[in-house]
Amino acid sequence: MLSGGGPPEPKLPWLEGMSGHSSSALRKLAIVPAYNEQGSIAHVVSAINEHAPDFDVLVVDDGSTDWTGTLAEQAGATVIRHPFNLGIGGAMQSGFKYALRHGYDVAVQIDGDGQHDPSYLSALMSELRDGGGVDMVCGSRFRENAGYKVPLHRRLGIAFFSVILSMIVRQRVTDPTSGFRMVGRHGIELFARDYPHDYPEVEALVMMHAHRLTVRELPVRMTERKSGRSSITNTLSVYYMVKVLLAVLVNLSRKRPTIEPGSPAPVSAQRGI
Ligand SMILES: Nc1nc2c(ncn2[C@@H]2O[C@H](COP(=O)(O)OP(=O)(O)OP(=O)(O)O)[C@@H](O)[C@H]2O)c(=O)[nH]1
Ligand SMILES: [Mg+2]
Repeated sequence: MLSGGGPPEPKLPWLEGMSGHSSSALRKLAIVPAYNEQGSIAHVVSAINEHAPDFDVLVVDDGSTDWTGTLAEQAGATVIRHPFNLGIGGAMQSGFKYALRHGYDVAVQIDGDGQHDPSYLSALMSELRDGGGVDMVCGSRFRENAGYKVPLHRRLGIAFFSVILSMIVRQRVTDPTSGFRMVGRHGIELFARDYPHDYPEVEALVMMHAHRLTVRELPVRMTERKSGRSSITNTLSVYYMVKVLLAVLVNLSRKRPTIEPGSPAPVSAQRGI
């Protein structure tokens, strides 16, 4: 059958979809992974509602043994409860699955410990919508002042992965472990199907690259945890570096999907990236 009579295929169908809508017409979801965050979760939900009322709030209670889920519900969030702890990657994948199933156009991760300031959501949104085909916008603590003192062992790990990742994706990555990230529909589709489990942030960036999806950083300030405990202790940060490095190397040696920019389906049917 001859083609040519109809309108030309848009080069970036997802972006065309975005720019055709005003930001308010897009359906936006804030995914809040939370594990035993009863000290901060209500504040986080209220702050999102206050600073970004156009975002629906989904708290993924990752098998907490405290009042996290109940307090999130009381603060007005929709809550998914894992029957047991799956880890941050599992919590985020549940959020992306929810976003896909409910037809959201945009999803952003906001940590339940209060480190991510929701007043940045409109800036992240503008970058995603007006950035010329950007699929993910990452809030970076290191483009400008971090806003709090990042412990030395953590800084070294971040610097290490910045160098490795910048080489792999062939663009400068300053904050590869930032969880403060916003994705559009392509990112939602990809991560609903496959999201790294343990310490997922670095691997998720490699996945974006392998699927020809574009990532941009935006400077943000973050704050210290409001309460509760960090998952990354000194010993764990060494484990983190070894584990993530191995995972990245294994991923690189896998067969790549053949997805070109503008392809309507960014998600490969193959396993891995
Ligand atoms: N620790 C931990 N956090 C989880 C888990 N599942 C979901 N989360 C949430 O994931 C978010 C990020 O976890 P954090 O432990 O704060 O990791 P981080 O932000 O990289 O580390 P800090 O900068 O030290 O806070 C928090 O909102 C957690 O509540 C889990 O199994 N363990
Ligand atoms: Mg945190």
